[in-house]
Order: sequence, then C-alpha cells, then structure tokens
Amino acid sequence: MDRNLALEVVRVTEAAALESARLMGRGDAAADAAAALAMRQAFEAINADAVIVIGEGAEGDLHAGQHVGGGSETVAIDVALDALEGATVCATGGANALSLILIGERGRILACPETYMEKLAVGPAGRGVVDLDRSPTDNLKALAEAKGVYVEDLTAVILDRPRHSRLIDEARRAGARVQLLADGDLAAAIATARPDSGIDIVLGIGGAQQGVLAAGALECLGGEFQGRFKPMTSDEVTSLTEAGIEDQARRYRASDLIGDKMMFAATGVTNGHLLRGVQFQRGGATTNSVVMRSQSRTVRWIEAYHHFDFKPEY
Ligand code: VTB
Repeated sequence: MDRNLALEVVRVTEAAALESARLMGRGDAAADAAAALAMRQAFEAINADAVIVIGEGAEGDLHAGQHVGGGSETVAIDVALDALEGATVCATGGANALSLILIGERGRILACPETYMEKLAVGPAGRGVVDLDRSPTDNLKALAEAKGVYVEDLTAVILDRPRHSRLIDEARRAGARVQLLADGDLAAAIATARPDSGIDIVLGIGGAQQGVLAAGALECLGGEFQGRFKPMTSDEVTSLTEAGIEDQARRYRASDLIGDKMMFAATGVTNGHLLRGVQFQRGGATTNSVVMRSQSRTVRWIEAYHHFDFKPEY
C-alpha cells in the first residue's frame, strides 16, 4: 500500500470535518449530510481505486459497494469510513464527534452491517493481557497489573445506556473509576492508546462498524481491540448472516476485522478525548487530525490551517 496515501486521505477527513463543524449545534442531521458530501468530493482527488466496505447507510453517497477515488492509478484498496461519527453529538455541540477513514488491502476489511458489538479496547500496555472472554473484573485487574497501578487508578469508559447497568456496577465494584459517555465510544477507544488521555479501557456495547474502525486505529497504535457482534433484533441477525458472518458468538481480534496492513486518518469535528475540534477564525479554520500506518506504526498529529480564500476546489 502506498505510504503517501496516508497523507492524502487526511485531506478527505479534514474536508468532512470542516463542512460538518460549520453546521454543529443545529439540532438536526445537516452536519451528517454535509460531512458525507464533502468526503465523497474530496475522495475524487485521491489516486486510488477504492471500494467502500463500511460506509454511510445502504444508499446515497458513500454507501457500501460504491467505488470512490480518481486519477489514473489503480491502487486497489478497501475503505471503511464514518464521515461524521457522533452525529447526535455534533447536532447538540457535544464532545467527541470525528470524521474518519480506515484503508485496508482489498478484501481484508470485514463488511460488517449496521449492528451492535461488544467491545474491549486498551492501549499498548494492555495488549495481550486483556480478553473479552474474561470478566470485566478480571480484565481490570490484569490491566492494572500490566500498568503497575491499582484498579482504583484506572478509568474505564462505558457508554451511558441502560444495557450497561450491570457492567457499570461491576466496574465500580472492582474499584475502577468509571466515566460514562453520552455518545462517541470510538474516540474514547482510540484514546486508550494516548498516555495523556486519562482513559485506560473502553468496555461495553456500541456500534459494530465503529468497532471495526477502532480496531484499525488501535492496531496502528499498538493497542488491542476485541469485539463480539451483539445483534439486538432479528433483522440485525439476518443482516449479519447475509454479510456471511455465520459465527456470531465469535470473539474477533483486530486482524480478523481488518487484516494486518492498514492506514487510518481522523479529524476532530468537536473537541474530544482524541482530537480538538475545528476552530473557526477570521478567514479560515484550524483542524486537528491524526494519521497512522500499521506497517511502520508511525503516528502523525497534524494541525492544519485552512485559508478559505485559497481553498481547493474538489
Ligand atoms: C452510539 C454512539 C457510539 O454507537 O452509542 C452508538 O454514541 C450505538 O449506541 O459512538 P445506541 O444505539 O445505544 O446509541 C456508536 O456510534 C459507536 O460505537
């Protein structure tokens, strides 16, 4: 996979973040639609034959199966994307809205439908020491030991949902500090790999597609992601079966979800655990992004100033 691609795709997440941040706090889906449109247009400047494996809904722009990318080159890649993760958050001006893209080798990203996934995400210190097949208490103890701290020193992030009441109780009983999130477990999952994020582990059930994206980012960062599908309705069970995912009780590791060669780029839309949101200033705006590649484990934090008078036309 062409290493330069990593620096090209960040333009795509920047474009989506700039357009959606403009519409932050409007209380509707306008930011989501703007992010998808900007992302699709910016993709045309990428020299690749990219097939969307995980996209924005079944139809419309950026749907699964759509070919994106331009130019004459035929670098065959697969793409998983979320033009605006945290659309509800963005609509209310909350934290952790992001625009992101994961690029993998052709045929290696699991084409997972929109359903739920039980997730376990930790940074590098927890790689190889936690296990979704063990209890949250055991995982917290193992992570504390690997980090050389007490369980009481760990912060576990869990989405604030009724489905997590037992999990939250257990994490509290184990002694961990529990941070409940209104939305946006994806940014938090990736932030477990940032020593200064204050997040040690993300547990609980959230979007499955966002689980695949988190797996890719954590693989580049040397962390660990494990997931298990948790379909909530019979339709979701059917959609998993139709996607060829027969063993729905299986524990997936990052490599099962996205292969082993990937690139990941994300740009903050609103301030969050991982990235700062778009800041508008006179004549332009500043974006904060991260770009990473699994093969080299290089992680680049990119602050970009966009001058609107000289904005590229996509
Ligand atoms: C949300 C959102 C997450 O999953 O929780 C969603 O905040 C699914 O949960 O960031 P609900 O249907 O209960 O809201 C995510 O989008 C991704 O995991």
